[in-house]
Amino acid sequence: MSKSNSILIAVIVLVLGIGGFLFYKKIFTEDVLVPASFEKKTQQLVPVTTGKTTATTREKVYRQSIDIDARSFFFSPDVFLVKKGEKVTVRVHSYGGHAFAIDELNVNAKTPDGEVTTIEFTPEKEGAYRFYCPIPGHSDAGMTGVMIVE
Ligand SMILES: [Cu+2]
Repeated sequence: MSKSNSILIAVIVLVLGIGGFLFYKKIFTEDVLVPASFEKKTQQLVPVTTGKTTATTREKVYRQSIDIDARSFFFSPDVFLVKKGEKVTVRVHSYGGHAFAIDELNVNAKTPDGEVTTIEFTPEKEGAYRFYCPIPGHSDAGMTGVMIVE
């Protein structure tokens, strides 16, 4: 085999390898494990440096008790921060028939139209928890949010 053929084969293998890696990365990280909307909402809580205010000087607001509107088809607010090991009380004000679920915490409550539904739970582990409306089609339409536990 000539030297130029070896180089050509090496280039082809390299291109296929990179292409395969990018394909794998797109399939398994972007589309399946981390939906873009989830990532975007999580990023809203990452402190941004603006002028002299930095992450270390900005005060964090923990919302152990929070009112959330459930509307067609979004939650407002859709990002909030709580403390690990402390009780969280979510009062969902529902405009339309919805529900509120957090799979990791076995939370799944119907939130009937026009009512305020109080949901209590205590997250014991730090992390980002996705909350959503489990009624078919609603989370795909935008009824999702993120609770950050620290
Ligand atoms: Cu809903």
